[in-house]
Amino acid sequence: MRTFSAPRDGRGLRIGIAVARFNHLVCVRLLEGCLRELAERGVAPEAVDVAWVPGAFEIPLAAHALAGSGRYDAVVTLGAVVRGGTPHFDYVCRAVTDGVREAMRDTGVPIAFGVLTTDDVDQALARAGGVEGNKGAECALAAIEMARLLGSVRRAGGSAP
Ligand code: INI
Repeated sequence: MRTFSAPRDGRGLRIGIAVARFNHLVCVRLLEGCLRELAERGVAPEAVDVAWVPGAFEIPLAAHALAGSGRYDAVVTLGAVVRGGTPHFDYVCRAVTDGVREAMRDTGVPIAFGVLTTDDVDQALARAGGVEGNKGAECALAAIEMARLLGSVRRAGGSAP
């Protein structure tokens, strides 16, 4: 049996971030949490690029472009979809979730999913540096861990999932 270890050490990694402007206050806090965690884990500031997009619906295309560029070991997506009184919420949530998964599958590059889907803005803020933590920081860790894991698997000659 082989066990692949994935230390959460960001040194030498390059990370692309796609972040939505919609619900800007929430997304800025997600981005701050993400950048802080990347820096604490040793990712160099010049190894991080940030692509702003209008809303969560546009995240998959930007994530696909970043992941497909060959410049990044992992990509992080950040956004906040807040439920309104219309089915729009469900369509945007489905589109961004499916789209990010497809971008990851198409490119083979890990893409961390940091798009909050909440009933109201307070729930989103709670998860953007509030009482429920910071999803952006969580995604930074996931991106580093997956980049390391795939590196280990590929170096060992196995095929990545
Ligand atoms: N985009 C978001 O990121 N969050 C939302 O809550 C949201 N709502 O509620 O509509 C939202 N809509 C915009 C959408 O993502 C696209 O940017 C827009 O439809 C243009 O394509």
